[in-house]
Amino acid sequence: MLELKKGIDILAEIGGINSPEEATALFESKCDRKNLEKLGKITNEEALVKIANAIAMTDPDAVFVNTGSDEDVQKVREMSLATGEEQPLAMRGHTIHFDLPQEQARIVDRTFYIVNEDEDVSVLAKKILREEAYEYVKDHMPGIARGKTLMIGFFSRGPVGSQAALPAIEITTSTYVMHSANILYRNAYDHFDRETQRAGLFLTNIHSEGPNRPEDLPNARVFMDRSWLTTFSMFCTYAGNTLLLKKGNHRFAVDLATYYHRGEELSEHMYITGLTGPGGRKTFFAGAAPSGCGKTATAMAGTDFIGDDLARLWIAEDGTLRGINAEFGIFGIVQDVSLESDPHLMNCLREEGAEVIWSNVLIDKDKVPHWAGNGEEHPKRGINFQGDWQEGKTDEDGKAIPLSHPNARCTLRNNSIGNYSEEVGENPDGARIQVVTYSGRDSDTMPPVWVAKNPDHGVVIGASILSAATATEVGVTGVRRQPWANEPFIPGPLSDYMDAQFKFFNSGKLKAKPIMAGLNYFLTHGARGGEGTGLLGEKRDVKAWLGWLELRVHGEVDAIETPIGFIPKYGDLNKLFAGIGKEYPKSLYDKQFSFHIENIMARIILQEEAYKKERTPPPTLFEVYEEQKRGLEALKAKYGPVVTVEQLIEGAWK
Ligand code: SPV
Ligand code: MN
Repeated sequence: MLELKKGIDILAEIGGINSPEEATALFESKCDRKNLEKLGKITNEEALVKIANAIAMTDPDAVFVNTGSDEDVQKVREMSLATGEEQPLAMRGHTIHFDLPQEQARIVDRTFYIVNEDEDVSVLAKKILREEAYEYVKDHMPGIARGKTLMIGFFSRGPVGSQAALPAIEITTSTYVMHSANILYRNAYDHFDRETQRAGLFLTNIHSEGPNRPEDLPNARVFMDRSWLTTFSMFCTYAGNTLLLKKGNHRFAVDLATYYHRGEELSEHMYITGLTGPGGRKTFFAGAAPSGCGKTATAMAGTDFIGDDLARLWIAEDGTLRGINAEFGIFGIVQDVSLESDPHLMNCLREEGAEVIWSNVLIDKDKVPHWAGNGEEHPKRGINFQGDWQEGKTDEDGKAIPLSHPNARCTLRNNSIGNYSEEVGENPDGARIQVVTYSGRDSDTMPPVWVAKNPDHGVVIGASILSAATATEVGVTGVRRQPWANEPFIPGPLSDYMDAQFKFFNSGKLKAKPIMAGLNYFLTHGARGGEGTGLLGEKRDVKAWLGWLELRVHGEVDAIETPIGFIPKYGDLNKLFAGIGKEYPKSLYDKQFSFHIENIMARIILQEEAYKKERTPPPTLFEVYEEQKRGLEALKAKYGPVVTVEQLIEGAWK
């Protein structure tokens, strides 16, 4: 169980400000008239004390309150060019930010949950005791803002007023972080007091990059204080480590859903997108995928894009499933974004009109950004995340340095994106979600799409995600379990989170149950009798898989029942592929949908073994695995290790 406000409040302890009066006195000594006035409009005393403590602790030269006004937003842009955290590019509204070469992704080895003596965290997460964290912050954060301006912004994670939106404060010395927040989140300065009352809480984030030198990186830390809903981040710049409105607060949101709204709310690492079906109907999807596994691409494949990273889901009074995007923009991986695969995104990146912060791509002499896999001709030299770069440049180990880092990103607002649905995306009632998807990076086992036969099986699809390591985390390799693709962001024991999933999707209040599906884009030729690691599918196929799910949820396509769920019939897919202008040979379908029983069994056993190590995992999980294994074993006994779709249709396993 998680208890809020338990143990010492590290920030208050170090800042030493305990009352609104002391806070006001500090503001008067540290803020100019204009910023003092801006703070004067905030009446939430707890928030004012937090802000005062952040100022007292970090001791900046100046304070800047970002109200989200055009003037303030413009000021942050200008400050970021002045500090050099960003540089202007040739295209109007575009800038480049570089993170240090050693900090191109989330620093999972230096990321910790602050816990009290007796608290459990996920076995997959790192924790630090409150006392130790206190010592660390006290040693490293006091005075960290000297010589700098400390910026304070008030944001909403979700459309203001939505029942699932969470107000949050971002306090940082980094102009890049505040600029990113201005793009990725809705400024809620004008509504902050009302929103904190509605939500009954707010989240606080305090960051400083310090001197931003490689030698400080070993001391970099990301701490999440679960009890005080406060994050501390120091000596780093990569947004995943510093803009803690994003993943830091997502972790708190997971806690809040799991421990305070179990069975009513979920906080997921999910895209939300809509697809236009027959007759112009709109069907909304929410789907999880681990970082770097095609989540943005899936979201962009929709006709009504809502979000690409963080969803808050809840059951509405009318029994429907609702979802909002916690964010208002994307911090998307640019590698392999090309005109052919991502026309909407490319339009923002290559045509004038959008405000874009690029990070860690190559900048040529004309101040134009370039990145790997964009299908364009690449310059032979330029400046990238390693400094001066020319083709063939290698690092100390003799390895070629790529043109752009595989985790290089673009930051832009949703309303710059052609298929963004402002109408649904900004609706506090959220999108009505009818399809939930789970995907990983699986080269040899699961078919491209399958639908769970009931909510329990659906929850188990989420529990069973696997992925190969991606470039989104520093120093991580190998194939990993990725429960719900949310594993890096689940603070508490997985059993608690899983219990919350079962309760939510089985809830009697959830009258309009979504269909729950697995997706896998990463089957290779090598795993299906061919050669090499080339993929059987391509990005645009996503439209066919989503299209089939759209028809399925409306009961307009039949499906083949298997022990793991329902898979599509060839004829239906063939029509959908024709709709996207692509041949879809039966031979490809057979490769994608025949069952390689031993792989599927091994995948289940791997999960069972791992989940048995958790304390008190819900028994339903093992019951579903048992049921699936029985069916798979029956299939294998009858047909051998590879079972064709025709054999699956016979239904002999039942
Ligand atoms: C991810 O890695 O899942 C991201 C980017 O969305 S980060 O902000 O690093 O989490
Ligand atoms: Mn993410």
